[in-house]
Amino acid sequence: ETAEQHAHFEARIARGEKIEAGDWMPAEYRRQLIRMISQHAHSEVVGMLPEGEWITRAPSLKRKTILMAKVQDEAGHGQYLYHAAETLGATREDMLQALLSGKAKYSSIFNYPTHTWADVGMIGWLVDGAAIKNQTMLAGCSYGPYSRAMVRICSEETFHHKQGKEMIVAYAQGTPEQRAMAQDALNRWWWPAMMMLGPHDADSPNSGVLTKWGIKLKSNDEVRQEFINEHVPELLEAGLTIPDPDLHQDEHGNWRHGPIHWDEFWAVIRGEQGLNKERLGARQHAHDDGAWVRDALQAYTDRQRAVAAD
Ligand code: BYC
Repeated sequence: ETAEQHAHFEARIARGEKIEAGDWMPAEYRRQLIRMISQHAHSEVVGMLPEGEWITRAPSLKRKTILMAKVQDEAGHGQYLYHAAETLGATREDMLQALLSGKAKYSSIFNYPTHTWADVGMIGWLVDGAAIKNQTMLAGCSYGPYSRAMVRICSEETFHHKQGKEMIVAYAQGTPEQRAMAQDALNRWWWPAMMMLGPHDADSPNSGVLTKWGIKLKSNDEVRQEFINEHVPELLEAGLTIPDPDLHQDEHGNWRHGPIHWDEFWAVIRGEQGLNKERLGARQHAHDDGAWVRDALQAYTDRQRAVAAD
């Protein structure tokens, strides 16, 4: 890497140009993007599990159809993102191996269990709501393939968010049992959704370089503030109680939250708390189950090559 290459790259970033696959980039820019995009892809795929468990237990045909479409969308998001990481030279095998061996991270939020049907609605409203805030920001990021994947993903996430909100608003206005189920889901998902957007800015080691190179256009705390400002009034309007006694609006109209339990966040990420073993076990099982598809693809490729060589 020469000083001239670096200067040219920094100038492109400063001009707001998109960096494309095959363009020269610093090794650290490439490494950071592969880290983030592959973690993001793993989150989409592992994220199919908590809601997927409820497909056979959906309360109506309409809800079942919506949930099937949503879970299928998450698989598609995983595909776009693995492809985006591949444009940087990462291989699918290496990325999957890193996930299955526990080396790669995926979002902390998916290590929480789904206890009732209302959890499906609450994931749509809060988790997809938080994801949209983060991903709308990433749609403006400096790496072209990642930013374009985000545009498509965000429009699909918007549907996920709306179906979750519609479901929870309906239950919050329903029978006492339905109201209690919606409140219980909010009690369990509120704090994990807050944590999902990452540690406070002062404890976010990657933010400096990501911001410098236009990958992150907003900090973790800024995105979290946007998420709270949008969701608090709507949850309150639905008649629900947010499980944070310190929550209040400041003089600028921003909703301020109480302390976040970061010990829980790190324990969940390390797999010491929550369903990390179960989630990776389910992924390993799916991977083993799909071995015949990979073998068949390989056999087909080998045969095509042999035919071409003749
Ligand atoms: N969970 O320096 P920081 C979805 C790690 S799925 C686990 O702030 P950064 C959906 C972080 O990786 C959408 N780990 O990191 C799917 C770093 O560790 P390493 C998921 C976390 O990258 C199905 C360390 O903590 N969205 O919507 O600057 C159904 C220090 O953090 C988490 C994405 O993946 C976490 N929550 O910022 C429904 C978005 N937070 O790697 C819905 C893409 C932090 O140095 N990712 N860590 O060992 C990002 O935007 C950024 O990576 C983050 C973190 C904002 C998450």
